[in-house]
Amino acid sequence: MEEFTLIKKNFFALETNKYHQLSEQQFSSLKKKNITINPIIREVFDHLVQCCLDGFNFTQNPLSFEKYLRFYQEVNRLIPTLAKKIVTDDIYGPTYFVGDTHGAIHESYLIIEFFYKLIQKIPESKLIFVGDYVDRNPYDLENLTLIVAFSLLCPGKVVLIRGNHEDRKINEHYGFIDNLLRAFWEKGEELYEEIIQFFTHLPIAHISQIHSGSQIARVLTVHGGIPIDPYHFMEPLILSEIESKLECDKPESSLMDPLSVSMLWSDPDEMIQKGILTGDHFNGRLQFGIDVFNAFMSANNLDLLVRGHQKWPDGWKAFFNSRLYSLFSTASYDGRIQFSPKILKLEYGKPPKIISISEDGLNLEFSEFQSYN
Ligand SMILES: [Mn+2]
Repeated sequence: MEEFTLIKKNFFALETNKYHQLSEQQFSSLKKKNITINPIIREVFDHLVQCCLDGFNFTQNPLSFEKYLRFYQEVNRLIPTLAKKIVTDDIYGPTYFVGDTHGAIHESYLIIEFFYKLIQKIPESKLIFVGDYVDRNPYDLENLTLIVAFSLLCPGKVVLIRGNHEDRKINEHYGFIDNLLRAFWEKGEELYEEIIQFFTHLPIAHISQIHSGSQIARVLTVHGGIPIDPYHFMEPLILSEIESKLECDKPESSLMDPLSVSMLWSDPDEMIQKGILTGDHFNGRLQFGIDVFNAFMSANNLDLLVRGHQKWPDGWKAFFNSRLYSLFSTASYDGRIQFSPKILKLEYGKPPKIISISEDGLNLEFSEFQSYN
């Protein structure tokens, strides 16, 4: 058993001292500012991985407040250099999308382990998280930290965008701040200030340009929905034109512009034949139907949209003639196992593939790449 653990422990042999996986652009940006990455990122990652290997036991040997604080201070030193509101990536390998994780560190760990194995075989692979890392489950700090650490240890391969739960008001009500206070008493507030600063630097949207030869498929990832101006909803907005106007770098969505709010909060609705629906207390959240969706997609030259934000018993649902995929990637929610979590794989020229987040499901997916060396 010990030997197995040791092998598993060495599993994530990330070469973090070399940072060879940084994209050219990221590397030159860090180099210009004379920034090197502090070993705390690696230390925290290894500690959390070990807790996962010890049966997802985070209480016996928890990371200290000081470690977490230094971790997020380091993250906030690095991230602003790389921050963008909408990120566009050219991708030449299989691309995996993860829906809301909401503290489900068991699922996140399985995905990370799978993806780490995959990039040894296919370094061009990409992993994209659609936001909502915290709230609704007890180990949300651990879940967020594991994902953030992994993304920094594999820069250029893992993308995190912001969800509506990366928000101060929401975290006051749905568990994250309570969990921090329970773990660290009043020092939890100091840690939260570092974390919320990180949230404000997360991109609100990601465009995957998935290549095959001279062909490109363009896939938009947002947490909620498309940006919509409710007073001119039939005039599709162009992402490159609105990017500079987005105020998504605020600590809560009540301080953001309505377009950012609609990208974080809105939902697709198959029942709407024409236009949009807004609630009584409209503040940018709305439901959009197929005509508004199609107009936006063609105006932005997009083939597919991937989002999270809503929970589905099967972990996913397709909308609008399968041009929109809605993912949910946590099994437990508000303390109960309720869902069958899924991720989505996209590859140019192949149909979208839904994969179960379980050891069996991910091993089966990995076996597809056995023939690669
Ligand atoms: Mn959400």
